[in-house]
Amino acid sequence: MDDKAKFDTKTGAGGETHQQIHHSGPHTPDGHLTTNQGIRVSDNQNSLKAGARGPTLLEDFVLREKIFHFDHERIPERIVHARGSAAHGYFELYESLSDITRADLFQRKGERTPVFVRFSTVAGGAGSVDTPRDVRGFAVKFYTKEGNWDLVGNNIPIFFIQDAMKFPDLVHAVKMEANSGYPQAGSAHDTFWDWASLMSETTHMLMWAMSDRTIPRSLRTMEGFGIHTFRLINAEGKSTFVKFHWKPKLGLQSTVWDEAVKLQAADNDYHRRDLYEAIDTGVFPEWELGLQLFDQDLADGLPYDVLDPTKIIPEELVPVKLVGRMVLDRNPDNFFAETEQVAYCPANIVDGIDFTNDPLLQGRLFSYLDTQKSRLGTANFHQIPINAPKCPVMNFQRDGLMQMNVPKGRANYEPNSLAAHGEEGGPRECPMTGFRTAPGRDDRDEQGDKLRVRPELFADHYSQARLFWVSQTEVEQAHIASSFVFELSKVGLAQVPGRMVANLRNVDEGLAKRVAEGLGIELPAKAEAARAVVELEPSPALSIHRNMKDTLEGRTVGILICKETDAGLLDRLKADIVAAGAKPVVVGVRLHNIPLSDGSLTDADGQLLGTPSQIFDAVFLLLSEAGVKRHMNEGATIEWIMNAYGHLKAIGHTPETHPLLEKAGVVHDEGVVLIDDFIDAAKKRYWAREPKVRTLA
Ligand code: HDE
Repeated sequence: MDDKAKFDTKTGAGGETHQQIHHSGPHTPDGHLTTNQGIRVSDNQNSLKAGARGPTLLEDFVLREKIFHFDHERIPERIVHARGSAAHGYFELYESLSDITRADLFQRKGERTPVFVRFSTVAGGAGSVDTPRDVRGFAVKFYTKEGNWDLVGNNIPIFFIQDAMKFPDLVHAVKMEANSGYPQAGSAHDTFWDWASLMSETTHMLMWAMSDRTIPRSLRTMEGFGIHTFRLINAEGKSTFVKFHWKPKLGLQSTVWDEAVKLQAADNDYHRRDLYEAIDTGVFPEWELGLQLFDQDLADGLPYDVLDPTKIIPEELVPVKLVGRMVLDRNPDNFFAETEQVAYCPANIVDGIDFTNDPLLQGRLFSYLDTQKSRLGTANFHQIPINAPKCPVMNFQRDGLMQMNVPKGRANYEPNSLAAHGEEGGPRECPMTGFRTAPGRDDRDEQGDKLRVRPELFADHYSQARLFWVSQTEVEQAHIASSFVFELSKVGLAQVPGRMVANLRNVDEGLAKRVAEGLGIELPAKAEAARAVVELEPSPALSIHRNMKDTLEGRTVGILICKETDAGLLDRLKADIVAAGAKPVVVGVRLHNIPLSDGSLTDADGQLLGTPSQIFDAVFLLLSEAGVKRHMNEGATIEWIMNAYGHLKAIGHTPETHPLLEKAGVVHDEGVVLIDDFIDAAKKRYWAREPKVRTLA
């Protein structure tokens, strides 16, 4: 045997000893590592070989099992919404809603129902970035005492299409192109805009998608919506239409596009990390559940159809009644077991809640269970702990791949008379307390012959797109126009941009002109609208800027320090930031042992190159005079300041930092302040600065 062959890892020579290895995963009570058959493993470092340098033996069941399991660790990712992050929490009811619904979770004031919430992007794969321009999924599973209710929504209150028939076309068009496999997680490409510009029913959703709604600052600062009109049914059987809303406690907050792009470079997991860390540090994200309640009379009087998922009902017309709050207070223990395996389904509803004939919703009722059977590989995926109801489940369904339960007896059919003979007869249906479908009709009496048509009012594709446009602030309008220019500038098909602008002329002539000018194309003839555009009252609730909160709560502030930074000021700044409910993050050129003005040593939380300013809500330059001199030639510092300024964030600074600010092109405004004014200034973004830093369409 040569020297190498004699090397034995168990002795620890040249490496970690066997005892030092940390094991994760399920533990035996005595901490021993075992195979899946429970056999104790004596060596987790070396495969079994015929001699130290000989071939590996097929007999090695420990190795075979380990590799076999590893080979099968992946399951198909979701066909849409593949990239997601989730958390556990609870829903707490403010007041009993028994007058409008008999759903058990809405009966008792103060009662808490456990929830599991998964947020997602739509177009990208499971490993794609968190901050592309994209719609966000907002799916809530309520584990009620009477079964699971899934409210599978998005962060935008409408959708691209009106009929489930078009969903595969939408998804094929927006996902990476079929031949090249790119772009990942983005709509700025030929096939999406080719399709969208031919489908004028998408126009309203495109307005939202091109707005800052699709580049949220955090999952914690976005709204959620059930989109479709649903129904609530009370004990007397009375039906009330409902639209579901989630309102974030932190208010709405988005990024600017340049920031979103730079976030992709800074941190692929920006939103996932933000959610996880917030919960981990006890800053529990919270939303209020809001209901828009209305009856058939109101629905009949509207100039749009409440079954059309491309339409909202303005909050100013039907106010949002806040009925409870949802708090996310626990991170998943295991990403795969929980976040990946959770299966939401709009068809999971509880007695007291019901569907409407919205043709998009009706299609969804089929799709989710179907896709989940293929994704999770078995008809028994409802038994996976994250999907299992927290109330008893009893029926005569049996067998199937991966049956985890062991039903007793032979009662696997109904009716049966086994109980009369002393055997277990199984559960019985419950006509009075079981799920009862509401008998009402909600389709304006157009039910009848089998037809492949859409209701008349669905043909209005532009009125609400215009409503959205006129409800935005000037800055928001500029962002929308610029997004259209950006996205269409990525389209190579010559016929597409003009066709899109022709549609936009039905929304707003000014918008269409700005987009055409931004692209450098002739203003095309207006597209023909199937129904005349109705002028609707603007709805301030649709604007992000009008619904932001001046707050530092739940935010993060970056503090750039250097050798000789004033120790007292650093302490004060950190304390002030914490007192305002935010998290201070200290950034330095080096990470450890930074000497401060008083001779003490401190550590930074992040190193300058890996901690760019786009990850913060506001920044402070806490540099000494000598530090400023050193940083004058540090590109990363100049960029740090330029980006904070360009992303319209507050910049706090010491008086010594003027030369640096000047070099970074910072023009003093009310967002560029000294320490005394910093906390107040940091609660806002500075939109008025934007024309100084970029050209908007
Ligand atoms: Fe989905 N959608 N969807 N969708 N959807 C899926 O189900 C589908 C739609 C939404 O975090 C899939 O388990 C059809 C609207 C969310 O796990 C799939 C139609 C809204 C999630 C599916 C729609 C959504 C999904 C893919 C049109 C907002 C992620 C994997 C008829 C109200 C849930 C899966 C999670 C996921 C089908 C339209 C929201 C393929 C056919 C409208 C948040 O079944």
